Amino acid sequence: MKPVSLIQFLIEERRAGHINAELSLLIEVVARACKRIGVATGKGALGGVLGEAGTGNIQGEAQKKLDVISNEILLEANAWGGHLAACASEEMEDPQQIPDGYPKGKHLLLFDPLDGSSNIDVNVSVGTIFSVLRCPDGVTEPKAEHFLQPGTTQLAAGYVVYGPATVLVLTFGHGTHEFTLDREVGSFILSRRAIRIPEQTAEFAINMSNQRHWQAPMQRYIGELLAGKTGPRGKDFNMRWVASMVADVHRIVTRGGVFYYPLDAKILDKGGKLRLMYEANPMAFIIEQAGGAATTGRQRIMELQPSGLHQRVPVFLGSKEEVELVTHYHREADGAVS
Ligand code: AFP
Repeated sequence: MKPVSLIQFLIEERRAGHINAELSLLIEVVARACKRIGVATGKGALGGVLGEAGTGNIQGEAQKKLDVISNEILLEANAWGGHLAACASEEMEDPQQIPDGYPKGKHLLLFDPLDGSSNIDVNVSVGTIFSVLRCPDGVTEPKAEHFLQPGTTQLAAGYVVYGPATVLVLTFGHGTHEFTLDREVGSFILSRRAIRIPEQTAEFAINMSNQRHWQAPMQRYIGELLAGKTGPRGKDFNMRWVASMVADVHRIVTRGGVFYYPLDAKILDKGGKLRLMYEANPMAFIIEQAGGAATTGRQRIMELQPSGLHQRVPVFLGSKEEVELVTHYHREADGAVS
Protein backbone atom coordinates (compact mmCIF):
# COMPACT_ATOMS: atom_id res chain seq x y z
CA MET A 1 0.00 0.00 0.00
CA LYS A 2 1.48 3.39 -0.99
CA PRO A 3 2.10 5.49 2.14
CA VAL A 4 -0.40 8.35 2.60
CA SER A 5 1.13 11.52 4.02
CA LEU A 6 -0.73 13.92 6.31
CA ILE A 7 -0.84 16.47 3.47
CA GLN A 8 -2.45 13.93 1.10
CA PHE A 9 -4.92 12.90 3.83
CA LEU A 10 -5.88 16.57 4.39
CA ILE A 11 -6.50 17.01 0.67
CA GLU A 12 -8.72 13.89 0.74
CA GLU A 13 -10.66 15.38 3.70
CA ARG A 14 -11.12 18.64 1.80
CA ARG A 15 -12.34 16.77 -1.33
CA ALA A 16 -14.78 14.87 0.93
CA GLY A 17 -16.08 18.24 2.18
CA HIS A 18 -15.13 17.39 5.78
CA ILE A 19 -12.84 20.42 6.17
CA ASN A 20 -12.11 23.68 4.35
CA ALA A 21 -8.76 24.90 3.03
CA GLU A 22 -8.09 27.17 6.01
CA LEU A 23 -8.59 24.40 8.59
CA SER A 24 -6.43 22.05 6.53
CA LEU A 25 -3.59 24.60 6.44
CA LEU A 26 -4.00 25.28 10.18
CA ILE A 27 -3.49 21.57 10.94
CA GLU A 28 -0.38 21.56 8.74
CA VAL A 29 1.03 24.50 10.77
CA VAL A 30 0.25 22.78 14.10
CA ALA A 31 1.78 19.48 12.89
CA ARG A 32 4.94 21.28 11.74
CA ALA A 33 5.23 23.07 15.11
CA CYS A 34 4.86 19.71 16.90
CA LYS A 35 7.72 18.28 14.84
CA ARG A 36 9.88 21.11 16.21
CA ILE A 37 8.70 20.39 19.76
CA GLY A 38 9.59 16.73 19.15
CA VAL A 39 13.12 17.75 18.18
CA ALA A 40 13.45 19.91 21.32
CA THR A 41 12.18 17.19 23.70
CA GLY A 42 14.40 14.62 21.94
CA LYS A 43 17.54 16.57 22.84
CA GLY A 44 17.06 15.98 26.57
CA ALA A 45 20.04 16.93 28.75
CA LEU A 46 22.21 17.58 25.68
CA GLY A 47 19.92 20.43 24.64
CA GLY A 48 19.90 22.06 28.05
CA VAL A 49 16.10 21.83 27.98
CA LEU A 50 15.52 19.79 31.13
CA GLY A 51 14.52 21.18 34.48
CA GLU A 52 12.54 24.14 35.77
CA ALA A 53 12.13 27.41 33.88
CA GLY A 54 11.99 29.33 37.16
CA THR A 55 8.56 30.75 36.23
CA GLY A 56 4.96 29.76 37.13
CA ASN A 57 1.81 29.49 35.00
CA ILE A 58 -1.85 30.45 35.45
CA GLN A 59 -2.46 26.97 36.95
CA GLY A 60 -0.14 27.85 39.81
CA GLU A 61 2.34 25.23 38.56
CA ALA A 62 6.11 25.65 38.23
CA GLN A 63 6.85 25.72 34.51
CA LYS A 64 9.41 23.38 32.99
CA LYS A 65 11.80 24.87 30.42
CA LEU A 66 10.13 22.70 27.75
CA ASP A 67 6.68 23.98 28.76
CA VAL A 68 7.86 27.49 27.85
CA ILE A 69 9.77 26.39 24.72
CA SER A 70 6.79 24.35 23.40
CA ASN A 71 4.38 27.21 24.08
CA GLU A 72 6.60 29.66 22.20
CA ILE A 73 7.01 27.30 19.23
CA LEU A 74 3.20 26.94 18.86
CA LEU A 75 2.56 30.68 19.33
CA GLU A 76 5.22 31.71 16.81
CA ALA A 77 4.15 29.15 14.18
CA ASN A 78 0.50 30.16 14.43
CA ALA A 79 1.14 33.92 14.60
CA TRP A 80 2.13 34.21 10.93
CA GLY A 81 0.15 31.20 9.61
CA GLY A 82 -2.87 33.38 8.75
CA HIS A 83 -5.47 30.78 9.80
CA LEU A 84 -6.23 31.97 13.30
CA ALA A 85 -8.17 34.76 14.97
CA ALA A 86 -6.51 33.97 18.31
CA CYS A 87 -5.18 31.10 20.40
CA ALA A 88 -5.27 30.05 24.05
CA SER A 89 -2.81 27.93 25.98
CA GLU A 90 -2.57 26.08 29.28
CA GLU A 91 0.52 28.19 29.93
CA MET A 92 -1.16 31.61 29.47
CA GLU A 93 -3.91 33.32 31.47
CA ASP A 94 -5.51 35.13 28.52
CA PRO A 95 -5.91 34.40 24.81
CA GLN A 96 -3.03 35.42 22.54
CA GLN A 97 -4.08 37.82 19.77
CA ILE A 98 -2.56 37.56 16.29
CA PRO A 99 0.03 40.37 16.03
CA ASP A 100 -0.95 43.32 13.85
CA GLY A 101 0.54 43.08 10.40
CA TYR A 102 -0.24 39.38 10.19
CA PRO A 103 -3.35 38.11 8.36
CA LYS A 104 -6.10 36.77 10.64
CA GLY A 105 -8.20 33.68 10.08
CA LYS A 106 -11.59 32.39 11.22
CA HIS A 107 -10.43 29.79 13.71
CA LEU A 108 -9.62 29.67 17.43
CA LEU A 109 -6.89 27.25 18.59
CA LEU A 110 -6.55 25.92 22.15
CA PHE A 111 -3.59 23.83 23.25
CA ASP A 112 -1.73 22.19 26.11
CA PRO A 113 1.74 22.69 24.63
CA LEU A 114 3.40 19.96 26.70
CA ASP A 115 1.17 17.60 28.60
CA GLY A 116 2.81 15.43 31.25
CA SER A 117 5.63 17.87 31.80
CA SER A 118 6.38 16.33 35.21
CA ASN A 119 7.65 13.33 33.22
CA ILE A 120 10.08 15.25 31.01
CA ASP A 121 13.11 15.02 33.28
CA VAL A 122 12.62 11.26 33.66
CA ASN A 123 12.40 10.66 29.90
CA VAL A 124 8.80 9.37 29.91
CA SER A 125 6.44 10.14 26.98
CA VAL A 126 4.91 13.62 26.93
CA GLY A 127 2.70 15.29 24.33
CA THR A 128 0.85 18.23 22.84
CA ILE A 129 -2.97 18.36 22.86
CA PHE A 130 -5.01 20.76 20.67
CA SER A 131 -8.58 21.72 19.84
CA VAL A 132 -9.96 23.96 17.05
CA LEU A 133 -13.14 26.06 17.26
CA ARG A 134 -14.78 28.52 14.88
CA CYS A 135 -14.33 32.21 15.80
CA PRO A 136 -17.79 33.78 16.24
CA ASP A 137 -18.70 35.93 13.21
CA GLY A 138 -17.81 39.62 13.50
CA VAL A 139 -15.32 39.08 16.34
CA THR A 140 -11.91 40.57 15.45
CA GLU A 141 -10.25 40.60 18.90
CA PRO A 142 -11.42 37.29 20.47
CA LYS A 143 -11.64 37.34 24.26
CA ALA A 144 -11.82 34.36 26.61
CA GLU A 145 -15.65 34.36 26.36
CA HIS A 146 -15.45 33.67 22.62
CA PHE A 147 -13.61 30.40 23.33
CA LEU A 148 -16.26 29.15 25.77
CA GLN A 149 -18.02 26.85 23.29
CA PRO A 150 -19.15 23.27 24.10
CA GLY A 151 -16.93 20.43 22.89
CA THR A 152 -19.60 19.43 20.36
CA THR A 153 -18.68 22.57 18.36
CA GLN A 154 -15.03 21.49 17.90
CA LEU A 155 -14.00 21.45 14.22
CA ALA A 156 -10.87 19.42 14.92
CA ALA A 157 -8.96 17.89 17.82
CA GLY A 158 -5.67 16.07 18.08
CA TYR A 159 -2.65 15.15 20.10
CA VAL A 160 0.97 14.34 19.39
CA VAL A 161 2.85 11.88 21.61
CA TYR A 162 6.62 12.37 21.85
CA GLY A 163 7.60 8.83 22.75
CA PRO A 164 9.78 6.13 21.13
CA ALA A 165 7.93 7.21 17.98
CA THR A 166 6.31 10.58 17.39
CA VAL A 167 2.64 9.95 16.67
CA LEU A 168 -0.18 12.34 15.73
CA VAL A 169 -3.81 11.33 16.33
CA LEU A 170 -6.46 13.51 14.71
CA THR A 171 -10.23 13.88 14.19
CA PHE A 172 -12.42 16.25 12.22
CA GLY A 173 -15.60 14.46 13.32
CA HIS A 174 -15.32 11.81 10.59
CA GLY A 175 -13.44 9.14 12.47
CA THR A 176 -10.14 9.15 14.36
CA HIS A 177 -6.90 8.60 12.47
CA GLU A 178 -3.25 8.04 13.43
CA PHE A 179 -0.10 9.31 11.72
CA THR A 180 3.45 8.27 12.58
CA LEU A 181 6.36 10.65 11.93
CA ASP A 182 8.85 9.27 9.40
CA ARG A 183 11.87 10.97 10.94
CA GLU A 184 14.05 10.41 7.85
CA VAL A 185 11.59 12.10 5.50
CA GLY A 186 10.20 14.47 8.15
CA SER A 187 6.57 13.69 7.24
CA PHE A 188 3.65 12.31 9.22
CA ILE A 189 2.48 9.14 7.44
CA LEU A 190 -1.00 7.62 7.93
CA SER A 191 -0.50 4.51 10.10
CA ARG A 192 -4.12 3.75 11.12
CA ARG A 193 -7.33 5.05 9.50
CA ALA A 194 -10.79 5.08 11.19
CA ILE A 195 -9.61 3.62 14.52
CA ARG A 196 -12.14 1.65 16.60
CA ILE A 197 -11.67 1.24 20.38
CA PRO A 198 -12.97 -2.10 21.78
CA GLU A 199 -16.20 -1.57 23.79
CA GLN A 200 -15.03 -3.94 26.53
CA THR A 201 -11.70 -3.81 28.38
CA ALA A 202 -9.81 -5.28 31.34
CA GLU A 203 -7.32 -2.40 31.66
CA PHE A 204 -7.82 0.77 33.69
CA ALA A 205 -5.70 3.87 34.38
CA ILE A 206 -6.11 5.97 37.53
CA ASN A 207 -3.82 7.51 40.16
CA MET A 208 -4.48 4.97 42.94
CA SER A 209 -2.64 7.09 45.51
CA ASN A 210 -5.77 9.32 45.61
CA GLN A 211 -8.07 6.40 46.55
CA ARG A 212 -8.85 7.53 50.12
CA HIS A 213 -10.04 10.89 48.72
CA TRP A 214 -12.47 9.43 46.15
CA GLN A 215 -16.27 9.70 46.36
CA ALA A 216 -18.31 6.57 47.23
CA PRO A 217 -19.30 5.59 43.65
CA MET A 218 -15.62 5.59 42.63
CA GLN A 219 -14.62 3.58 45.71
CA ARG A 220 -17.32 1.02 44.79
CA TYR A 221 -16.37 0.83 41.08
CA ILE A 222 -12.59 0.53 41.57
CA GLY A 223 -13.17 -1.86 44.48
CA GLU A 224 -15.01 -4.16 42.09
CA LEU A 225 -12.21 -3.96 39.51
CA LEU A 226 -9.60 -4.81 42.15
CA ALA A 227 -11.74 -7.74 43.40
CA GLY A 228 -11.43 -9.13 39.90
CA LYS A 229 -12.53 -12.77 39.39
CA THR A 230 -13.43 -13.10 43.09
CA GLY A 231 -15.81 -10.11 42.88
CA PRO A 232 -19.08 -9.08 41.15
CA ARG A 233 -17.29 -8.36 37.86
CA GLY A 234 -16.09 -12.00 37.63
CA LYS A 235 -12.93 -11.08 35.69
CA ASP A 236 -9.49 -9.68 36.51
CA PHE A 237 -8.50 -6.13 35.57
CA ASN A 238 -4.95 -4.78 35.08
CA MET A 239 -3.77 -1.23 35.87
CA ARG A 240 -1.51 1.28 34.13
CA TRP A 241 -0.71 4.96 35.00
CA VAL A 242 1.88 6.99 33.06
CA ALA A 243 0.80 10.35 34.55
CA SER A 244 0.92 11.85 31.06
CA MET A 245 -2.72 11.94 29.91
CA VAL A 246 -1.60 11.96 26.28
CA ALA A 247 0.33 8.68 26.75
CA ASP A 248 -2.43 6.99 28.79
CA VAL A 249 -5.03 8.02 26.17
CA HIS A 250 -2.82 6.85 23.29
CA ARG A 251 -2.62 3.38 24.90
CA ILE A 252 -6.44 3.36 24.92
CA VAL A 253 -6.64 4.53 21.28
CA THR A 254 -4.18 1.70 20.47
CA ARG A 255 -5.64 -1.28 22.41
CA GLY A 256 -8.65 -0.06 24.43
CA GLY A 257 -8.92 0.60 28.15
CA VAL A 258 -10.20 3.36 30.40
CA PHE A 259 -8.67 6.50 31.90
CA TYR A 260 -10.12 8.15 35.01
CA TYR A 261 -9.29 11.36 36.84
CA PRO A 262 -12.33 11.62 39.18
CA LEU A 263 -13.29 14.40 41.50
CA ASP A 264 -11.82 13.80 44.99
CA ALA A 265 -11.71 15.60 48.31
CA LYS A 266 -8.31 17.16 47.49
CA ILE A 267 -9.51 18.88 44.30
CA LEU A 268 -13.19 19.44 45.13
CA ASP A 269 -12.72 23.22 45.22
CA LYS A 270 -11.12 23.20 41.78
CA GLY A 271 -13.85 21.04 40.20
CA GLY A 272 -11.30 18.47 39.00
CA LYS A 273 -7.64 18.09 38.00
CA LEU A 274 -7.74 18.13 34.17
CA ARG A 275 -8.62 21.16 32.04
CA LEU A 276 -11.84 21.08 29.99
CA MET A 277 -10.87 23.25 27.02
CA TYR A 278 -7.48 21.80 26.06
CA GLU A 279 -7.37 18.36 27.70
CA ALA A 280 -10.87 16.90 28.30
CA ASN A 281 -12.75 18.26 25.23
CA PRO A 282 -10.17 17.33 22.57
CA MET A 283 -9.58 13.88 24.11
CA ALA A 284 -13.36 13.30 24.38
CA PHE A 285 -13.82 14.16 20.67
CA ILE A 286 -11.00 11.77 19.66
CA ILE A 287 -12.28 8.94 21.88
CA GLU A 288 -15.94 9.30 20.82
CA GLN A 289 -14.96 9.36 17.13
CA ALA A 290 -13.17 6.04 17.74
CA GLY A 291 -16.29 4.45 19.27
CA GLY A 292 -15.49 5.14 22.92
CA ALA A 293 -17.25 7.31 25.53
CA ALA A 294 -16.20 10.34 27.63
CA THR A 295 -18.09 11.70 30.68
CA THR A 296 -17.52 13.74 33.82
CA GLY A 297 -18.94 10.76 35.75
CA ARG A 298 -22.29 12.44 35.49
CA GLN A 299 -22.66 13.85 31.96
CA ARG A 300 -21.12 13.75 28.46
CA ILE A 301 -17.99 15.97 28.56
CA MET A 302 -18.59 17.47 25.11
CA GLU A 303 -22.08 18.76 26.12
CA LEU A 304 -20.68 20.84 28.98
CA GLN A 305 -21.16 24.60 28.57
CA PRO A 306 -17.69 25.94 29.55
CA SER A 307 -17.60 28.61 32.26
CA GLY A 308 -13.90 29.50 32.10
CA LEU A 309 -10.87 29.13 29.83
CA HIS A 310 -8.94 27.15 32.46
CA GLN A 311 -11.95 25.31 33.94
CA ARG A 312 -11.18 21.85 35.39
CA VAL A 313 -13.51 18.83 35.21
CA PRO A 314 -13.57 15.16 36.26
CA VAL A 315 -12.66 12.87 33.35
CA PHE A 316 -13.87 9.33 32.61
CA LEU A 317 -13.02 8.13 29.09
CA GLY A 318 -12.27 5.10 26.97
CA SER A 319 -13.96 1.77 26.25
CA LYS A 320 -17.70 2.41 26.21
CA GLU A 321 -19.01 -0.33 28.55
CA GLU A 322 -16.78 0.60 31.48
CA VAL A 323 -17.33 4.37 31.09
CA GLU A 324 -21.09 3.81 30.97
CA LEU A 325 -20.96 1.58 34.09
CA VAL A 326 -18.88 3.96 36.24
CA THR A 327 -21.11 6.88 35.08
CA HIS A 328 -24.20 4.83 36.02
CA TYR A 329 -22.76 4.24 39.53
CA HIS A 330 -22.29 8.03 40.00
CA ARG A 331 -25.76 8.90 38.65
CA GLU A 332 -27.32 6.12 40.77
CA ALA A 333 -25.58 7.53 43.86
CA ASP A 334 -26.96 10.97 42.95
CA GLY A 335 -30.47 9.45 42.67
CA ALA A 336 -30.54 10.54 39.02
CA VAL A 337 -31.13 6.93 37.92
CA SER A 338 -32.22 3.78 39.76
P1 AFP B 1 1.64 17.86 34.22
O1 AFP B 1 1.55 18.40 32.84
O2 AFP B 1 1.71 18.92 35.28
O3 AFP B 1 2.70 16.79 34.37
O4 AFP B 1 0.26 17.13 34.57
C1 AFP B 1 -0.05 16.05 33.80
C2 AFP B 1 -1.58 15.85 33.93
O5 AFP B 1 -2.24 17.01 33.68
C3 AFP B 1 -2.05 14.74 33.01
O6 AFP B 1 -1.30 14.64 31.86
C4 AFP B 1 -1.94 13.50 33.86
O7 AFP B 1 -2.89 12.53 33.50
C5 AFP B 1 -2.19 14.01 35.26
O8 AFP B 1 -1.88 15.40 35.26
C6 AFP B 1 -1.29 13.33 36.26
O9 AFP B 1 -1.76 13.65 37.53
P2 AFP B 1 -1.06 13.05 38.85
O10 AFP B 1 0.22 13.81 38.98
O11 AFP B 1 -2.05 13.29 39.91
O12 AFP B 1 -0.84 11.59 38.62
